[in-house]
Formats: sequence, structure tokens, C-alpha cells
Amino acid sequence: MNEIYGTLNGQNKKIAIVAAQFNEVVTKKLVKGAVTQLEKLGVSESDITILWVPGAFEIPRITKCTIESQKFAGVITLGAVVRGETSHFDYVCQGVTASIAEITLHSSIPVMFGILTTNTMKQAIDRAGGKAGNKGVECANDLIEMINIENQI
Ligand code: INI
Repeated sequence: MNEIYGTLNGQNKKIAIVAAQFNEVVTKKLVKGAVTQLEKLGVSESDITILWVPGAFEIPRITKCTIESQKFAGVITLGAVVRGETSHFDYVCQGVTASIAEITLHSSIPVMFGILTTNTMKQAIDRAGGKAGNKGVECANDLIEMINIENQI
């Protein structure tokens, strides 16, 4: 029987982070969490590229571009979609989630889904380094693990 786990060794891995500027009070914290954690796992600062897109809706397209560039071992997507008074929230969430799921399935490299979809700004802040952890840190760990699993298949 063979069992495969991914290690948390991030050495010699080029990583792209695609982050939304919209709700940047949250997304800056997510990016900081991801970068700090990647560096803890051995990724060099010079191997991290951050692509700042206008909003979450633009994340899938630029994620696709980073994959097609063949420059990276993996991608982390980071955004914060917070419910407003209109149904715009639902359309953005739906579009982004479905597109990233589709991209992930067909991508040659792992793509992490770090887009918060919350009812309130407080819930988003809680998940960006507050009392409910930091989705960016989580994505950094999971991405390195996924890359190292795929390298063993
Ligand atoms: N973009 C976000 O990243 N978060 C949001 O909460 C949000 N809301 O609520 O509107 C949002 N909208 C902008 C959207 O992602 C696009 O940038 C815009 O529609 C242009 O395509």
C-alpha cells in the first residue's frame, strides 16, 4: 500500500498570488498572511509575485493568465466579497466560485480558493487574521502541500 502526503517544504517554488483590491482593508491582511506563511515554509520573497486585480470578479481571468505563463508552481487567489444591499454579491460570488472551480480542474498547477464570501465586514475581518484565523495563511499551507502531493504522483 502506498500513502502520499504533501510536505510543507516550499523551497524553490515560484508562487503567484492573485488578490482583489476591492475591500482591501481585508485583502491586504489576507495577502500579508499568505506571504508571511509562504516565507515560513521556505519560499523566497523573490519567488512570490502578487497580482492586484480590481475586484474578485477579475480574479479568475488573471489566475488563468498566470497558469498559462508556466512561470509558477501554484496560485493563491485572495478576495473578500461582502454582502451588500443588492443581488450583486450573489452574482459576483457565483461567477467567481464557478470560474475558479473550473480553472482548478483543468489547471496544470494547483490553485487555492481564498476568496471570503461573508454577510458582514466583521465576518471578513475575523477571517483575515482575526478570531477566525487567516484564510491567506491557510491557503499558503494548503498550496505547498498540494504542490508536494502532485510532485509525487
Ligand atoms: N468585488 C469584490 O472583490 N468584493 C465585493 O464585495 C464586491 N461587491 O460587493 O460589489 C466586488 N465587486 C466588484 C467586482 O468584483 C468587479 O470588480 C466589478 O464588477 C468590475 O468587473
